[in-house]
Amino acid sequence: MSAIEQAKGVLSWLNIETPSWAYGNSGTRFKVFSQAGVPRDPFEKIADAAQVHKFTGSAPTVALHIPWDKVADYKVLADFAGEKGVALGTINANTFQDDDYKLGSVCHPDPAIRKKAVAHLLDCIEIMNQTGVRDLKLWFADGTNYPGQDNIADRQNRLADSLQQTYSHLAGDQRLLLEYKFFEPAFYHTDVPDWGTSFAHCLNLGERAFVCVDTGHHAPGTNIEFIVAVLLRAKKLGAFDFNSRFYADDDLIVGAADPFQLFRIMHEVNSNGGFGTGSPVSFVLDQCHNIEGKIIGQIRSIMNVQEAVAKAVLVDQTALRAAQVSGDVLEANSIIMDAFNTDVRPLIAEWRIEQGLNPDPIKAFKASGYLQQIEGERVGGNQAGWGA
Ligand code: LRH
Ligand code: MN
Repeated sequence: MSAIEQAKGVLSWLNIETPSWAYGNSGTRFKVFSQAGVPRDPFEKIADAAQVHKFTGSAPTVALHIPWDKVADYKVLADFAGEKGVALGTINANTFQDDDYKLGSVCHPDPAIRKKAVAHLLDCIEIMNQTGVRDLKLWFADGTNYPGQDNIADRQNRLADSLQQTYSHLAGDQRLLLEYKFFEPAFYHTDVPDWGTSFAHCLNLGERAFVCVDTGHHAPGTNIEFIVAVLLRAKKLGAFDFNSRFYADDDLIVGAADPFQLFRIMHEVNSNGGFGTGSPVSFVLDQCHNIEGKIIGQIRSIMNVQEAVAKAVLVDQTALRAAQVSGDVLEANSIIMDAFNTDVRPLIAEWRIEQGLNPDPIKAFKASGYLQQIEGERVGGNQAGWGA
């Protein structure tokens, strides 16, 4: 099979889940800007996500965040998604927006607060039971702001116990994804700050527990693709939360800040069996479109991931391996750079046409009139947001 056919094969396999919260209003502590036509409820968020799938062919599932996407009947929401041509995806728990969680949730000194937090995680598993969703994603804001505020080891014990209680309720093909983040909102220590801490807890839990790598959650200068290679080798990489950043957890469009880093990450995914049937890795966007169009922002994000993936699959692995084994440093690097510097946009446009899609998804979406339609229809009501 030629490299181009291989790339098209991976593009056809690739599903990039979009996050419901990317379609709502978002911002910073300074300002959350509203936009005309923003969804008012999870149904309208899913309708917008379905547009991204309609024009890219690569976004068939939508991640939910509870309680931001709380509905009376999740089966009804799942059926609605089906009518729109998509499906419900990863269930994201939220133990970071309740006054009770000021000093933490699953790591809180007070067992009653920990009990409340675990109860929420079990409620999320119940939603998975009702909808057939496989993945529960856990990101904890838990941490401290001042040295001495709490005992770090005690908090790890509380975390391990809370995770074990949650893990014991998983069934069927259900998985638990533990996401790490080196700081914010905690500014002294975070209880799950890095891949090593998440990895250790996942190993301790068992085969249903995997690490989630959010590309915006590392200290500047971190070699994220190294982490990806190590976790894939250990068969413990369960998911990505894709976005990009110039400084902190900016949650910008993936590949916007550093397309070369995204390519290097995808090269490690490709080199370690992360693409194709049987891969345990789910690809999810976790972004906020604070000032730009949200649906077009998601379409652009899918296109950036497709470009990085296609370039990675074009790496001449045989020549690369030969150069690596023979210690030909510059030859090995040039093979990587050749792939990165390949303009894959014509290849992807051709693949879209072969899929019955418009080669330019953004132009096609703009021409569809959907934006004008929702701006006209969605008047009144409360626009969705983080509710922070
Ligand atoms: C935390 C995070 C996490 C989500 C939230 C929306 O920064 O990356 O994945 O719960 O963003
Ligand atoms: Mn994330």
